[in-house]
Amino acid sequence: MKKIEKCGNNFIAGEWGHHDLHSLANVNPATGDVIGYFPATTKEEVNSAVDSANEAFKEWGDPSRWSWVKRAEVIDDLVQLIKSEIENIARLITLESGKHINEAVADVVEGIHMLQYCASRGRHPIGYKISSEIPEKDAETHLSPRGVCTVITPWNFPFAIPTWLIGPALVSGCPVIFKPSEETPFSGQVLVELFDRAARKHNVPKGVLNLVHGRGDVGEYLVRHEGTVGQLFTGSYAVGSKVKQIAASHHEKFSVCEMGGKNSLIVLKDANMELAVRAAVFSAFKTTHQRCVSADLIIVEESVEPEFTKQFLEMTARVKFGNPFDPDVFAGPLINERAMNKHLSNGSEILSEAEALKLGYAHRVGFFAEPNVFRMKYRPNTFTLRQEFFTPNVVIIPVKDFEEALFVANDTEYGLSMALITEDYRKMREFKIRGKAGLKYVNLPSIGAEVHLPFGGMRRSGTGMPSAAWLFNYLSHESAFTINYGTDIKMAQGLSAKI
Ligand code: UN1
Repeated sequence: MKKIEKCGNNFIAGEWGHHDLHSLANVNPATGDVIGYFPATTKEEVNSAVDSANEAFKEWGDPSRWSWVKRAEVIDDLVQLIKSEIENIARLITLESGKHINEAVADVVEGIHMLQYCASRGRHPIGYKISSEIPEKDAETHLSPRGVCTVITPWNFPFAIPTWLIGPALVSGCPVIFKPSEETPFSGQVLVELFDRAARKHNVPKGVLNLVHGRGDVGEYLVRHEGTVGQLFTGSYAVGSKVKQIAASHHEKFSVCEMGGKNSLIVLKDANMELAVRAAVFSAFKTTHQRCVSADLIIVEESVEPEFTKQFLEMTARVKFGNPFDPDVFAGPLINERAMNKHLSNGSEILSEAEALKLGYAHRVGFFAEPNVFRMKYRPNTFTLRQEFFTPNVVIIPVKDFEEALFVANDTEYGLSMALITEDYRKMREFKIRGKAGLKYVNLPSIGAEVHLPFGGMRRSGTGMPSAAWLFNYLSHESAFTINYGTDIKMAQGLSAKI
């Protein structure tokens, strides 16, 4: 009998539940072992979480009771608690997501960075003073928190992404109902457990942060709930577009969604070849290609494509996929059977359009996948160019020049991440201006964003409202506040004030 690592519980209105019923199993993708069980939250429990968040909002969102500085101080304490638990949290992340231990540590560190940023925002200016046409008038903007937010997060960054959404919401004064992915419930729960410890010290109202476990039905019920306003979501396009539709049909709801990507790395003929190959391997295979910023396409100027491809295949052959706790391993398994099936079916679809340079999936064991590498000339509207892969399939596309490379990279309905490898500073600028993506990198992989930058995609990749640090821009209603200190009424635009 394997050791049960953790017991999953909801956290509603400041109380931890004790769930023995409605239990879902949390499975380690590297071994198939059950790590523990967690509840499938009922509608009644979700209702209680929403009610408690709205009750908490009356206090937490009231600037006379909780200033930005005070709210941020709770987050600062949370950061200290997380720092003392990095190894334990990382271990749990690796156990439940299969992510390599080095990446799991980076996931926690990214969460720390995000929460440090959020804590610092408490002492930033809030709003603007704005000059008026009428000298006796003062104008300013005033920020009010928008209200209760749902936070629905994916399994590939089970600790960092929740902090991207929960941190800004809480510091802005918006209570949260958090539903972590059913694949990684415990990493999310640990964040809430540590928040609970920090919150008790500061007498934070109960219900400011609620945790409800479960599958997509729980998330959908939350998003549709009349008691939730902000829908903060990171995950697939299929789910995110549904969240957007639900929010759009309601007078008050808004959604900030981060969705998929169809990302490219471009290698030009003047590129530093060693850097290009390493950047490509990182972009294609880190996290077993399970980042929304992983590169599906490597677009290479044809004069250097044979040399690039040779070196890329050599380096790919050296990259080890295996036990995520082994320090010599580069990346762990895929998350589950569905991902493995997608890997296989995407691989065979691509194979019908492209030439196979390496077919790794023949060597699969459990959810461990070796990468597939293909080569294809650009052809519009192909599966290869349209479908987001999300498993280690990668396609090299030779092109005649930079213009064609940029055209191919932009020829997608997504727009999350893009990278260019070149020494040509003019092309760097062209890429910055004309690349259609929310994250653009030069002489770097397409992965590895820092949280104090905007993280968000164009087109199908997002709502155009980036998350991480930039989420602060969407969580407050910014109202105009104007005072007349004169004794007469004088109107702007030369409007007569005569009656
Ligand atoms: C994701 O791919 O889902 O930019 C998030 C990166 C990480 C975040 C990725 N900081 O690679």
